[in-house]
Amino acid sequence: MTQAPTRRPAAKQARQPNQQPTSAPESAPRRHVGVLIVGSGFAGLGAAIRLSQDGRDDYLVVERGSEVGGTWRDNTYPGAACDVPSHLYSYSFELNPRWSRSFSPQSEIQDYLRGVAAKYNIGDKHLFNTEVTLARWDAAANRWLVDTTGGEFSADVLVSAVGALCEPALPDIKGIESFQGEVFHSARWNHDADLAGKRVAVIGTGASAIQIVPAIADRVGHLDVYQRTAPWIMPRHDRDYPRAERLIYKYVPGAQRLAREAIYWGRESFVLGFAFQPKILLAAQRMATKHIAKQISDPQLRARVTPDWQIGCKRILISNDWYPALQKEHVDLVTDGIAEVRPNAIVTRDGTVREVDAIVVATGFHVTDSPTYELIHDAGGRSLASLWSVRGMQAYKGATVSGFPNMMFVIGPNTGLGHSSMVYMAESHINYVLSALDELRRHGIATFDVRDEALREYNAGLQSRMKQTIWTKGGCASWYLDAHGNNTTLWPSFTFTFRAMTRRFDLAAYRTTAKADRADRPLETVAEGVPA
Ligand code: N01
Repeated sequence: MTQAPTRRPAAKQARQPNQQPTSAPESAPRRHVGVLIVGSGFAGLGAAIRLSQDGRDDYLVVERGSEVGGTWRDNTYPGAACDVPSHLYSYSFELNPRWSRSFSPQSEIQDYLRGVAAKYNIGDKHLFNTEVTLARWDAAANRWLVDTTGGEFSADVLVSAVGALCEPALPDIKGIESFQGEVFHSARWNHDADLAGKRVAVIGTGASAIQIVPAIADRVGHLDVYQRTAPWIMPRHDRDYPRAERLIYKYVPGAQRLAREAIYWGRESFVLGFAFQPKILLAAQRMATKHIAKQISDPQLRARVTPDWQIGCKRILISNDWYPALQKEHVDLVTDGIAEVRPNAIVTRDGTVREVDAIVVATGFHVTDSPTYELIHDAGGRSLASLWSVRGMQAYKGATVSGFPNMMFVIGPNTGLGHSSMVYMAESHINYVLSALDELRRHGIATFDVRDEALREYNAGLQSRMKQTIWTKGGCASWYLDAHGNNTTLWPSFTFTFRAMTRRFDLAAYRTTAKADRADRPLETVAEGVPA
């Protein structure tokens, strides 16, 4: 049976205990909140906690899934684990001394997020199983009107925390819809599908596939791995944290923070190669080449798994069991492109027909063309998707877009990383959101809209820096680049510069209007941030 892998109707998600009802009566009036957060992954959950800590209770989180966790809730595929050490891949305000190993498995990260949500007691601030269907700016009322599957809302400020890796991308392969066996995306793993003894195909060799293949190889009858582009893979230096070490993290003041700092600065040093001097990465490429040589003896297979682009151009993957899995007797690496899918087989361009019972599509996500951007409309009804289809994804400091007042992203365009923790970037953006809310309150501001010239200048600087990065110069095609060839996804510098840049909301970059009760004040005075 074919399973639709892209979007799940929110209403079909299982309800968790203590969750709020998800559908409002047809006639229910629009509920107003100060801040509406969309999404409760690391970014949205973190924003919610910080708002609560700040004493701002006038907010609500709408989340299409049945619980917190975002991508860590959705990616339950076998072998799913983080490739950034958990001491760093966690909130700065909630270190976890109980991590079992350096690169935590998905279930442990999801448990951590559940635990954090419970500890900060913000469950009643969430509406789960609630999917946004439209968000439009009402210029007359100075607020966002947000329609969801769980009722209609209005908000002074809209915070989009949906993340970049939330909408699975399906491969556009002829005939795939006619396949009669199980077919599902890595991020929508069908746990009811029994793969034991079956002939299985995995399409893709990215970060997800290289975790899935070794995890299922011994379970299936036969495995075909379809590689379009070989990835660079480094050894995975993973280890268990013994009990004694965990006790040190728990009881010795500063020990875990020190470990976190060491990981942070070690990772930050990669930026020199990624963003400033790509030649530095050649040393890493030599290590990855040695990794291939050490794990594969067959020269032909070595050649087929060796990328023809420079390391770092796409995400550097880490695995100790990927190459061994490819060499198992019943596993075939297929590098001839896929021509079509038939009801029971995959046919490659050389005409070979390989029969399969199930297909796993590990083909990544809609990042630069996320359907979520179609749901956000400016006052004139123009969607963010339509604006960005012309000029590419752009947001001032990754957070705000001209023409979409009072809306902020937490980890928006050009905030992604290839080397370190996205939680750090999310926390930086949360600082920016909180600082913005402070400024609005302090100056009696009703609306803020980033000045077009500020956004243009910011983006021009960013794209100019992008020219010298490995992502531009490394000779690969990747999801980092949009249809215009611009890198609109990654942050091209150190993360501490991003942290510094987002520490304070820079009112001068915004056009603002005053609240009605402050309307006697000249707007530009407000805009320049002169204290009242
Ligand atoms: O997706 P990907 P992913 N026919 O886009 C191939 C994060 N992540 O889910 O390289 C055949 O990287 C495509 O081929 P090519 C992390 O940020 C983190 O694996 O485009 N093949 C590629 O091999 C990561 O970057 C962790 O030529 C097709 C693969 O599918 C991001 O998620 C773990 C195809 C897609 O790779 C996405 O990773 C997992 C087609 N039509 C993921 N279309 C951590 O550990 C695409 N491909 C934190």
